[in-house]
Amino acid sequence: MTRTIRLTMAQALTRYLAAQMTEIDGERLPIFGGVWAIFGHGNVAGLGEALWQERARLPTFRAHNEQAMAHAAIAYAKANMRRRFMAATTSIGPGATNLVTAAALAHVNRLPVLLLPGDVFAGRIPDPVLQQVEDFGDGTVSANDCFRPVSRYFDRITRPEQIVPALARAMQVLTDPAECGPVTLALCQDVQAEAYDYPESFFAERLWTPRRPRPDRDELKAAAAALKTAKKPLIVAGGGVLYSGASEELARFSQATGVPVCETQGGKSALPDDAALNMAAVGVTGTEAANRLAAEADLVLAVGTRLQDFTTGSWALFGAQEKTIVGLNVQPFDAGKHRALPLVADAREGLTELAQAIGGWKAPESWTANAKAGKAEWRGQADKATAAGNAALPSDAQVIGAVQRALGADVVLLHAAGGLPGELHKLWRAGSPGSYHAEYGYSCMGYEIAGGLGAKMARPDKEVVVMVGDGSYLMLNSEIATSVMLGLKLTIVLLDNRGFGCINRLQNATGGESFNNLLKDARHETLPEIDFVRHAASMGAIAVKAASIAELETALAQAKANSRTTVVVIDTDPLASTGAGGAWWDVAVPEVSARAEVRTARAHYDERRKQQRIGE
Ligand SMILES: Cc1ncc(C[n+]2csc(CCOP(=O)(O)OP(=O)(O)O)c2C)c(N)n1
Ligand SMILES: [Mg+2]
Repeated sequence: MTRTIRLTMAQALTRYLAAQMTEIDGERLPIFGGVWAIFGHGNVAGLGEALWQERARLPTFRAHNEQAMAHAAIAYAKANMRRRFMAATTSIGPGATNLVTAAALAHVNRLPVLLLPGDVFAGRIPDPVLQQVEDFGDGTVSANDCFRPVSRYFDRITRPEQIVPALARAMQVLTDPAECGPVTLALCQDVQAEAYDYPESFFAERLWTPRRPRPDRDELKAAAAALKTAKKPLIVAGGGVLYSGASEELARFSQATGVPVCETQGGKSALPDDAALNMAAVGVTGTEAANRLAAEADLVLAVGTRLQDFTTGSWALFGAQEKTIVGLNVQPFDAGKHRALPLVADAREGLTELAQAIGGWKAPESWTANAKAGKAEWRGQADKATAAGNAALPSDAQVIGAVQRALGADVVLLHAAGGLPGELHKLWRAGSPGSYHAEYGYSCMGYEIAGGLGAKMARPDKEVVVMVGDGSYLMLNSEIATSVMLGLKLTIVLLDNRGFGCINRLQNATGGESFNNLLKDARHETLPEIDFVRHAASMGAIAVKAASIAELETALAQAKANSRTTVVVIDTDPLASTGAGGAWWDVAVPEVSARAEVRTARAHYDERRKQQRIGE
């Protein structure tokens, strides 16, 4: 007879989560770092009681905003290279739908997170329960159906025994390198509290180790043959290199073959910035060194990248008429993009076997030398952009220079939206793998501070430095209070250019009048003068304003010694950005307009679009 234990569905769920383990550097650890929770009637009695019971093995953390707590969970998974993750639970209705943006963020970035929104009564007797969305034509619809398109696995738990297969499926998705993404289990309120006789074996400890698929023999042969004929090969390193822990293999491959490497936002820090053949950022926010090679490359070995438009310059950057893309990716969907030769495999295994398959092949020396010269030249340009100047308001690039000088490369530098991602991708000199944490798949304003919190939970040994614009800060800053409460110190550098600077610049570049982006250009009675220092201090942070780049460096040196979250605010120039480097980005300009500037921009746009590779 199966031995059983009588538990509520919520108690069984938390007990199961606590028993899932991982092993990192020989240490056995719970795979769930904890559960973020904001309670309401949809989860407090059921899941809340169960989390309390399980609190020793599965810690619960309270946040201020559901989206933010999911950001923290997602950043935790990213900073753990997807080897550990967290869950997030909410009530029904607004608490649940507040998670939807974060679900989409995890979906785009291929990051594991377990979302546990409460749901309406499966029994439906009290309908409509507070916050229930009523569909006139479909009795099975609830607000949680919003999660379907942004979940890798979605389930609604309407009977307590359903969690047995649902949690098995959830774990499979969360731990699968190819499928990995958000899992949503919508937990009906009444079912959370319902008891069932669960098999005891369901709660046995289970160890999850990363799966590393090796390349198919024929795909490997084809990829090696293509590489061996290349005259101008280039590696594009994406986030998959980091998640696979393939940095060493990548460095070895590049050194042995002389093939230069460039990095996407997700892949930056795969190699240290000072590696001789690391051309660093590629694409719209790329370095000139990388983009020059991309324009000519006859073979692109794309490793662990989604090849999003910022990487391919909206598919106008890789300009060689005759070229082959080899898509080394654990996910076939990505491996075959742009008619690539697919090489479906884990990045580490794939690089190792590809290196063996090409024997002692090397890229032509002139190509490698050309890459090195380009890098040296770019370094000069970058140093110029990041050096302190004497303008009244510093540029983002100058702030980046100061942060780097004060804090070095051995930090976790985190950012997501605004002008900063472009500047940091080009200019930040990354150190060890994982030292550069960019959420640029969804580029979600408001990820930064909450994400910093999650990254700090994952890497408590590191200084976590969050760089954020005033717009993103105002959108979602409340987890500063949580970071103070939990004793998780962040260093937050807030660049106040009084508005949505990068979108204003984009508006101007597409022929638009400055309108509705910078505060001064938005409809107003009174121009807001937001005191970010007092705002951050009110949440318990140490907060200071730096009046210059020199003051910023001093403040950051001081922040290093602080044990509490520190916010350093600096006023910046909304109009300045680094001209050097970069590639075209397809942003559709109006075909007709009363504005001459728009018509000019459209003509320019039509020209640039001719360089887009269609059907490749
Ligand atoms: C949630 C969300 N809303 C809107 C956008 C579009 N967007 C991208 S950057 C940006 C402005 C960001 O302002 P700020 O953080 O001050 O950075 P700045 O552009 O001034 O450098 C906007 C509105 C976005 N990426 N995310
Ligand atoms: Mg701004």
